[in-house]
Amino acid sequence: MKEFRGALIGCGFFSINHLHAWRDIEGTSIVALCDRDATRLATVGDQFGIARRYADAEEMLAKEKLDFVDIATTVPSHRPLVEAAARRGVGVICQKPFARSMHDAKAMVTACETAGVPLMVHENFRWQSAIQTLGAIVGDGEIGEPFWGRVSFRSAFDVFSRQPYLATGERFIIEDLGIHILDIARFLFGDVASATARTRRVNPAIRGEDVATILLDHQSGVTSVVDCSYATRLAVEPFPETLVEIDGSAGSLRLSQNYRLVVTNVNGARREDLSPPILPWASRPWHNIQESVQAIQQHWVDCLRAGREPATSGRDNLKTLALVEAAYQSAMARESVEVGWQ
Ligand code: NAD
Ligand code: 89V
Repeated sequence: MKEFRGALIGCGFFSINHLHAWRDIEGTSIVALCDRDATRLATVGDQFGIARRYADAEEMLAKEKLDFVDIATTVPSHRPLVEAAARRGVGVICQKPFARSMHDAKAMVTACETAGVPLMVHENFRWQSAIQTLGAIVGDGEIGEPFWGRVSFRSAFDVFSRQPYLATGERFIIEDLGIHILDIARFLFGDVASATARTRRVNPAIRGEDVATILLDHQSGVTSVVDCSYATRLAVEPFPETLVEIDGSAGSLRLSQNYRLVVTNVNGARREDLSPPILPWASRPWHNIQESVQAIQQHWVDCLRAGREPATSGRDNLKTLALVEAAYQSAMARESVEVGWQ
């Protein structure tokens, strides 16, 4: 079995999850690390015992023999790093949000296609096991043909202490978190024709919007509501659970807090606990996200081995990014917006 050689770029907060997951994935090694911050590079290199370290990604790409890079930097660096890897013929995983604009996203997809290298966006929320189970229930027809859905993420968790950049951007919840929830809506109900959105900023200490409500018209005929908030204080803090409701022609499903699933159809109501496993390196409340990191990285390796395009490829992600753009446009214009990604 071929052993894939990867390198990770960006040794910040979230990269620790990537590196733990890579350690447990067979047939892959992270052979080098890159960060322009020397302290982070040293700390993470020591923690994971990775000796080959670079401050500059171009230098690393020139000196290392790699099958792929795993880019875990924030969005401003994504395009130059993806294009640098493509120029060297190296496959790319890039964290979300893939790009700030459709223009940059398309340029990265084209660069990788032209170079003939695979490109996956680390859009991991749909890879949570509970969400995959919902996809399978819908696909198996247990509730018939879906006609309505709600995908919801409401919380008052302090995300700013670990990710301070989230408080300073002009855009916040749709670009950072809503992007995952919109991707789940696409995963469950298919691509979207038009979107109508309303946003608000409730927390005066941040710059962007922290509440968004988005109505989606899916090409399948499903109407869905995607709603996100970081301004919602609840009796039991649900972070980072995504709650889902789906009504179908033959039944319904509800995924409620604490991963409780109820599927109802002509046979009655079936209840299931969809709590994710807590991986040996994981910690609450992040364990469902950590599990999805492991799942998406395993998917990347499976696709590399089989020569298949990942489900969350760069090309696929254009459709999720187009939803983000449409939501911001709609909120600004206060009208419904056609969703275009071609
Ligand atoms: P961070 O700021 O903690 O870490 C980013 C690191 O990248 C920093 O150490 C920085 O020095 C380094 N860096 C930036 N540009 C670089 C370059 N050109 N070359 C080398 N190093 C460079 O950020 P974070 O919180 O770890 O987030 C990273 C990305 O992960 C963001 O895009 C964020 O949206 C995403 N994220 C995803 C999830 C998820 O569930 N998918 C969760 C958290 C964060
Ligand atoms: O996905 C993200 O980048 C994170 C979190 C999961 C907390 O929303 O901001």
